[in-house]
Parts: sequence; structure tokens; C-alpha cells
Amino acid sequence: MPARLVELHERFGDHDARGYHVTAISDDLDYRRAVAEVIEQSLAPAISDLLVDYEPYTAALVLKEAAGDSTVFAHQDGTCNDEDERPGVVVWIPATPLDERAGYLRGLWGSHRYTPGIRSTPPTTAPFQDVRDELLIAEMPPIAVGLGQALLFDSRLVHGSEPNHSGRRRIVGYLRLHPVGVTARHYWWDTEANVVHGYEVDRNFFLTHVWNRAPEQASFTSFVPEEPRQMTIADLRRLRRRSRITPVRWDRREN
Ligand SMILES: O=C(O)CCC(=O)C(=O)O
Repeated sequence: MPARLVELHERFGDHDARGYHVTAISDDLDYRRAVAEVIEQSLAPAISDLLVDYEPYTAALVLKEAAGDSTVFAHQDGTCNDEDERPGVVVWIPATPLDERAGYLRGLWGSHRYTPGIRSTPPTTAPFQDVRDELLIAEMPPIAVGLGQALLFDSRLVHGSEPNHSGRRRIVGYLRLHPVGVTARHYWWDTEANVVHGYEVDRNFFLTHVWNRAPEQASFTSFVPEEPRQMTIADLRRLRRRSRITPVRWDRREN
């Protein structure tokens, strides 16, 4: 699959783009659809072997160009189903070779257990916003994933990556899954009115949705987002210890 994703970018991609960008917001709907088809079809057998009752919701390419700022700050992806019963799953698949210079994905261990709440698009203020730069570098271990491998993580995980310094375009496939039978959701933050609206959507929603625009259907819920109390690095370390996730070696500073 990596070669097919690179080929799709050759065929459809914006070759003048800079920095970090994702095909989920491309105007070219054929591009979005082709990417989703290749990722979903290629991974379907592995997903059904690994996960019980999960199905694809949306797929895209994540691109980090050699030029321009491609930092992906510590963040959580948007909520796409009711996570109280079962969370969504993200599958992250390198399509070009990765190393320290191209930048691995970094994850905040256990954060899916201690950073709850609904996550909208665009994102409202995260409780770790004030420390997100320090968090990415000092607290989030890089996860070495090679070509031909995929990383699966809970959709609530805080993750991000340093800029691409490889001198070459870095391409990653990204697939979101949710439990079979749930209704997919999208939360849109109307920044002018400061209200978050929740929508029930179908699985093709992100193949046509115009990013940051109000969805056309009626919302099923609306709320004013709370300004969260900002956590410190010490708060996050304490929460990680309490989450009882076994730390990786990097966390224990043994390497
Ligand atoms: O590929 C990466 O390094 C991070 C991408 C990511 O987290 C995102 O696009 O939400």
C-alpha cells in the first residue's frame, strides 16, 4: 500500500504545497475518495483480524513537505462517535520511510484515560494548550514505525510530531475506525457564536464536507464550550502515573 499512496499523491496532489497539510480538506473530491478507497480496502483484512467489530469512518493522507513549518502540535483528533462505551481507533501508516529527521509520531502515554471531553473542529481550547510545545518534546516518546507497519491508537490519545527535516516529502496514510453499529458524529465549533454543534453524519461525510463550514443537516446537540483549567506538566505526569499505563523505556529515561 505505501507505493499506492505515493502514486495517488503523484497523480492528484498539490505539488506546490508547503508545511503540514491533509487531503481531508482538499477541494479535489476524486482525490479524497481515491485515498479513502485504497486505504480502506488495503487494510480491511488486517483490521478484521485485529479488531472486533470496528469499521472505517474516514481516511486521508497526512503530508509534511520538505519546505515550510510542518510541526503537528500536541493535540487530540475530533470526536467521531460516542466514546463513553467504546472509543474510536486511529490507524497511522507511513507511506514514505521514517526516521528521526522525517519525524515519528509522538504520543502522550495513557492520555486517552485522562483527557476526556468532546473534541470539535476547529478545536476548542485543550486543557494542555499552555504546555503543548514542552509536552511534545519532553513528555511524548517518538514511536518508531517503519514502512510496511501501522500504528493503532485510541482516538482520544494526545499525539503530534516534530517538523520534517528529512529534505523529502513525508507521506502518511490515516484511517479512522469506529465501533460497528454506532452513529458517526461530527462536532463543529461556530467560533463567532462560540457554540459547538453536534451532528449525526454518515461515513461518507468527510469525503465531501468543506472543512470548518457548518454542516447542512440539523444538529442533535449544541453547547457553549467551557474554557478548561490549564494543566501543568506536573499535573499531566501525575495523571499519567495514575492511569496505570506501563511506561515505555523512553518514559523511564533508560535509553
Ligand atoms: O503524521 C503526523 O505526524 C501527525 C498527523 C496528525 O496527528 C494529524 O494529522 O492529526
